[in-house]
Amino acid sequence: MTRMTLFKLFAAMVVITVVTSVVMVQIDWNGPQASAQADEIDTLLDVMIVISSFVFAVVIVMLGYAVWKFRVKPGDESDGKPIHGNAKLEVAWTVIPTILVLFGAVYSWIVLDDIEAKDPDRMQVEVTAQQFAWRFDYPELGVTSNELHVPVGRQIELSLTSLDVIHAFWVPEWRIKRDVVPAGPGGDEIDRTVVVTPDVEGTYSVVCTELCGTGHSTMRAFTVVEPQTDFEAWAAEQKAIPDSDDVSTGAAGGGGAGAAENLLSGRLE
Ligand SMILES: [Cu+2]
Repeated sequence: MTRMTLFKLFAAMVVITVVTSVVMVQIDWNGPQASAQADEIDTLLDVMIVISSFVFAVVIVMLGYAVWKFRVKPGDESDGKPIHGNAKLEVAWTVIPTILVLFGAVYSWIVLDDIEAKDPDRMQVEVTAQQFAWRFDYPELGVTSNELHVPVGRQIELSLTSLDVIHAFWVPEWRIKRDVVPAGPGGDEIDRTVVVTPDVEGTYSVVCTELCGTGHSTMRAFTVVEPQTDFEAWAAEQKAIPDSDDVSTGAAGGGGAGAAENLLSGRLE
């Protein structure tokens, strides 16, 4: 392969990387952002898209070149040449992916460290999941609810527990997703907390993202991000946290699809 061919192949890789990246990064993959953590996560995704586009370009260009360059000529019935090893090529295809993967690992580590940094002023919320509903307890305020109300701009620390099977907590606009695992043998070794700082007022959905049974698709709750004064007024109206943890989420008040599903599954049992 001449230097000129190598240069042309490299140029083709750069062009495909740029075109693919520009198209893919335009797409709003994750939807609107509504937390202080969201932007960093979306930027990380964009960087990963660019790296993936480069890998895609290298594969496509080399594949295309091989198909064109080494195609069989008319009338050629012979076998291919027996070739063995190419040190330069092998070093290249080991070193380049290693650098890319290490870069991805270090960058992701930095982002994770940053979005998981705990604010001393954070508010505690205990989240209890069960088939097929959510309950939110505020130990500092002594109240409970089936809706997750939070003051805008303040970090909240969610402690997640399940009363039955594995669920998962997700608010798409916050970009935060964490498994909700039942307590029990080994269960206590799992990190059950996640922090998030909602920074855009509005009503969003808490979605269960772990297939947890027949009512999984209805396992949703509202989350309301509101000014501090509205949050305090709301908290004053809520019920006290029940004594026992096995109080049904559906029976604790509220409503919505989760509670309805709960009644339905109770009737079928
Ligand atoms: Cu679930």
